[in-house]
Amino acid sequence: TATPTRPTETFENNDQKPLGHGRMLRKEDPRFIRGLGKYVDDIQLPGMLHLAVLRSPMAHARIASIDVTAAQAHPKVKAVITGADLAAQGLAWMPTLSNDVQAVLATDKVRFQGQEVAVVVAEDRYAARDALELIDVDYDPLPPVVDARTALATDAAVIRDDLEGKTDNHCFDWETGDAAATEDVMSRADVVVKEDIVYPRVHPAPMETCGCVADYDRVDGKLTLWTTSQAPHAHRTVYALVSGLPEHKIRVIAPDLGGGFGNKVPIYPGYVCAIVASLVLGKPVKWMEDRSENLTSTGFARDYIMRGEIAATREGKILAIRTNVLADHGAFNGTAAPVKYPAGFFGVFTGSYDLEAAYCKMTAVYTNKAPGGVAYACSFRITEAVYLVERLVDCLAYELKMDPAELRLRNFIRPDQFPYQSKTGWMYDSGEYEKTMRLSMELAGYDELRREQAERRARGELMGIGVSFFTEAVGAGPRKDMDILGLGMADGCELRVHPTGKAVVRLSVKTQGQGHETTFAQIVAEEIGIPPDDIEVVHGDTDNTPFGLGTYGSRSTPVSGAAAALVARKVRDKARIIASGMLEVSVADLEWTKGSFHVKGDPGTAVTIQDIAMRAHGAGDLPEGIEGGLEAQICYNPENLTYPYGAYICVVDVDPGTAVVKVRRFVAVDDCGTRINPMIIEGQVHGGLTDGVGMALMEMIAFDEDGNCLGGSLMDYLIPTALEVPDWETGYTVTPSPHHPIGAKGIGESATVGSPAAVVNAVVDALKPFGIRHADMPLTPSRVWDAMQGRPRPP
Ligand code: MCN
Ligand code: CUN
Repeated sequence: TATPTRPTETFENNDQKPLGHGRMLRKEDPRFIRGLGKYVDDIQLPGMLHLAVLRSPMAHARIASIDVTAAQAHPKVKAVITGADLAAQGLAWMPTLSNDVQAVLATDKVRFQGQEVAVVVAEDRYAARDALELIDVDYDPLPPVVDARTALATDAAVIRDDLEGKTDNHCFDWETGDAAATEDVMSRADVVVKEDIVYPRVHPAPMETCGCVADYDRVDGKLTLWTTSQAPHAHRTVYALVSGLPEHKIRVIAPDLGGGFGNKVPIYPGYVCAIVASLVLGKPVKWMEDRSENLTSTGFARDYIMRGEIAATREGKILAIRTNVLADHGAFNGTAAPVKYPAGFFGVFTGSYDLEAAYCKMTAVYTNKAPGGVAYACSFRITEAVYLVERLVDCLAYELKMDPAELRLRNFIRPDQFPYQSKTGWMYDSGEYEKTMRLSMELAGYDELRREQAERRARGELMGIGVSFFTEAVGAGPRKDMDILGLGMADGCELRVHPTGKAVVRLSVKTQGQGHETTFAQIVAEEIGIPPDDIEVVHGDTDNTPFGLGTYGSRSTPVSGAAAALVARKVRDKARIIASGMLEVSVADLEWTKGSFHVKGDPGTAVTIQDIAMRAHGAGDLPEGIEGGLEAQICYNPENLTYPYGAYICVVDVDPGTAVVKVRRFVAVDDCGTRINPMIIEGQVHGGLTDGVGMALMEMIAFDEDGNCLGGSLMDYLIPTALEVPDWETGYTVTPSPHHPIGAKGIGESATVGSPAAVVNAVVDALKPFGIRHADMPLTPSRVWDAMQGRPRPP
């Protein structure tokens, strides 16, 4: 196999007109902007039935009885399935992606509001919904555990009494770093600043909710599942293991997805029930959530209660960070993280700084809330880690009376320290942090902003400037360290060049809106010289793509992007041998100029990749030992993660009369190494920044003391619109990843990860005249107002 070489160029400026076509428009957009995308709910099959889910109105209750007779009598109902029915087949429980189990349909108890209790399969969607009302469930209420802080109290009701010998709500403990070394540094430091920082529960809320169409064909014994999945291959394997159906008799197709944001990584009970219904009834069965079902029952994000401590010298040299985290995992641990990383990659909470010591201790608990945990462009919990460290650094700046940008500049890992081994064991691959930081300050006009702020403060106006600098670790594996349910985190890629020189590239990852059909064609184009428009990208269909773990954790470019480049190089290596035969020179005498091989010193004697493709498939001799055809397949196992980073500066104005926060400006400078498509990168960044403003100012999935979800509709769960966000100002630097074949790092989550801290830092900065050092998200007008009145923070 080809070995990665250190790239020297970027896609956008390596030539006057790079073959990769830098900013090319997205190939998928003609169908999307004309409403011609094909989503799961567009699938219509002859005789298709519809499934609806009966959900628990209570957060915690024992099921005394379920009476389905009236529902079964409904003229359009074909089947009603309860947990007892599934239990009879051994299917009432399923594994989660974190080696926990989750109820498919409740048998004994309900453990969160919105939990799946029974399903109805009917001739149409309306009848299925109507019949839900006819099911009579008798619940005996139990005391709910809503606040994670009380979950381990001795008198707390035990939620997971299904687990043998379980007598409390403890989920797991986890630690990283060196406790003793950190204590030692902390005890000697001039300054230690401590802060309680909550990252509330939020929800990714993709535009398209989750759903599927399950179609079991009794004739050939094959199950086809069209489904909202970010990881079709991993899902297929789990279905095979759970159902006992042979894996080759399961085809998982993820058609166009209306956003995923991690919400489409877990396997939900609705999918399993649709499969069971199709197996039993021999008919296609569709299940499609509504918005409230999506918000109340599917993979949430965050819900970390963090106590952070940061130690430094009086001059502002950061020495150590320590944190204690209480993680709320809901009723089942449905987090999708590599098995060895129960807290995801939270271990990168040391941020972009060169520290002497760091330590984290985490306790995760069960509560009566929906399961999930890793979603919403989280980079496997790096959002929480970045928010923690970037808030702590600002708290330190506050105590030291230092400028927060200056404090960061003094503490960055220096370029000569890369590859840099962090105090919690991460190997940062490359970075030039100061350069990126200074560029963001220049674009923002940082010094001028501070001057303006001083003038406004003197007039009683509340202007804030927030800085955040983040580093992510994206691109899981390597497979030796990382697996999900035993499946190693690597990805396959297959490339076939057809006789006429057109090509098809098949991916194991699955776009949810990120534009893979464009960018993967660009990667292959750059390597093999076939224009991107002549390269078809096939993905999201297990029957037609090689195995791999899918799209999340911004891993597509770091893992599959590398696979695409290497498979193209493998094909190019074969093309070179064929070209040597065609030109009757030795392989060593050939030179590659994008799209053709020519004889060294004689550019006129050349064959194009299209000529070679025809020869590979055509009549005539091929060089000794070379088979016909022009195709290859590889499986790429990354040697390390990639470490993209960025510097963000946010400017806000807080209305002193109403406490409404207005984001006036936002400057984002990102470094994702080699940039494949700058337009798509900007799109990813714009989307992520909007997410960040949403989380910082308005989004929260809250619960009342009975465990009722208060964020069950978009009337209550506020997501930002164009009105709440400014015109984004973006910039970039390029620091290629040294181990990635084209030097690219991920970008899909960077802005979501980095921006909440910038917004909160800006608001807190605006409130400085009130002596405020920290305030918790979401910074709604009422929370900001309370902070201004000196009222205590909400729990
Ligand atoms: N890209 C590039 N140059 C780079 C890096 C990336 O041009 N150096 C391009 C890629 O080719 C790809 C896009 O940017 O088209 C994102 O690539 P990458 O960072 O590899 O992330 P993934 O493709 O793996 O996408 C996953 C990431 C995650 S985890 C979430 S969550 C999220 C996000 O993407 N969900 C999204 N962005 C989203 N964007 C949309 N529209 N919809 C979602 O659901
Ligand atoms: Cu964590 S959300 Mo994305 O990794 O699918």
